[in-house]
Amino acid sequence: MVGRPVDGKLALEETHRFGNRPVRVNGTLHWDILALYQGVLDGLRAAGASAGAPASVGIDTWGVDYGLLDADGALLGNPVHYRDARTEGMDAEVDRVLPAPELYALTGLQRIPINTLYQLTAARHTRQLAAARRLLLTPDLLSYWLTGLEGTELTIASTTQLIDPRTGEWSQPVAEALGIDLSLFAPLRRPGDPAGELLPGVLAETGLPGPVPVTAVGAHDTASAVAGVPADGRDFAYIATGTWSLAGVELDAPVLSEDSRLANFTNELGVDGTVRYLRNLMGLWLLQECLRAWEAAGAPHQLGPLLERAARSPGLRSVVDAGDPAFLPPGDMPARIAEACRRTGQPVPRDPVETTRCVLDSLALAHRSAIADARRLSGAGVRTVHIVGGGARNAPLCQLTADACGLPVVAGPAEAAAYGNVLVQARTAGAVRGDLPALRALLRDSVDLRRYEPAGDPAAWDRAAARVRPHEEPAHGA
Ligand code: LFR
Repeated sequence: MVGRPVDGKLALEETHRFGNRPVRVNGTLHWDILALYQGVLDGLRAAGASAGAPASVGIDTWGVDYGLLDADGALLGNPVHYRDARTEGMDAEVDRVLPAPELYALTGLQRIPINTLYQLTAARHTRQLAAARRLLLTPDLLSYWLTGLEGTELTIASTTQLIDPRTGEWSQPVAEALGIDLSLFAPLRRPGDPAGELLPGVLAETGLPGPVPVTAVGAHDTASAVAGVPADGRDFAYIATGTWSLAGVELDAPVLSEDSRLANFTNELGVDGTVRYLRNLMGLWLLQECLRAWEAAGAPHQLGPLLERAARSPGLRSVVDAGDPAFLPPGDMPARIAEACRRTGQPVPRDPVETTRCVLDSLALAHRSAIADARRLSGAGVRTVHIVGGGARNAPLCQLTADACGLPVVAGPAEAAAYGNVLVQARTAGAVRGDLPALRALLRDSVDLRRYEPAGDPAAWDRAAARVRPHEEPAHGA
């Protein structure tokens, strides 16, 4: 994505897009990291061809995953995907040395099996980890290949469960208790910090004339997406929707209370010292996996028509718990949804339209409880819900979320992460000025937004909420 100032606004252009296909090798699910890096190089080449040499480059990716480097800086094996089964049971291992209440008080992170801490616990006896001299989280690994410089960007570091959100520094007590060597991590840097320049080899490969500076951004995609929420004022909640739904509020300080732990809220770090207080929900992954399953069964469906028909079909017939880690691994999603409906004594969806309706209602319901809990636990005021990310294009989901929350929803931009990423770079490069509210004001002037007013019967959502497992207990086997 290329961002450019045009008539005092920020224009964003998509110059290249590439797939991200995980690969299962000998039973382990991996990221195809070299294919992703090749996609980055192709993207830089396309960006240069369209807009000339960029004033800055910044990278954000999903959280928690990492590559290990040996003493020569070579990658030790393909990074493992957070949806791989290796983290099963690791929460219990961690509990044994660091009880969940203590771990939460130190890190404020949601108990969810994907966290880097659980991945490192799963890997603790491997020779690969023993041979490693450096651990680079995904955006930092890509950045290292582009610049030759190692760093750990703070927002992505905050997804490891090894950062103390009060100080923004590594948590020594957690690392010590779990035997994790913090010298594996490169020094921390913050969104907006300079992060080197594209290497001569990268310039040659991409045809860009140097020098091209690289800037640390909110390297966690959700941090960039929250920076890219076009909110006016502070009384808002956000839902960053895509593969995941990340639903919560922006705070100045973490909430580390026992109630917050029991409600399974996370305190990840955001741009400009903010805290992203949110709950991870399974998001549109539920639907993506259904579409994959139907296609594999020889009965493919197009998303558009399916959503239209689902929007017209009867609502709140059955709902599932969109926070349930049972939906985390890849596999037959329609069957898992049917099983969850059966288990909770609700009608089992009979066809793809009913299954899609069940997913939409379930997500709206999960958005509703996440935002209600975020308000209750943090005291934040919420007058508007912003939906950003791919789900902002999903009109039925936006309307149902407005209905379920009983609040107006403002949808867009779908590319919030790219906007948040580019705004932070633009500020470092001196092209824009100001704090987060000022960056958001510029964003509001630059994008088209769609507003959904709440409708329907709020009590129907209360009754539906009672049918799924309530979120009071930590979702992952506590
Ligand atoms: C969204 C996201 C979430 C994170 C999950 C796994 O893309 O980054 O914030 O919890 O992916 O990394």
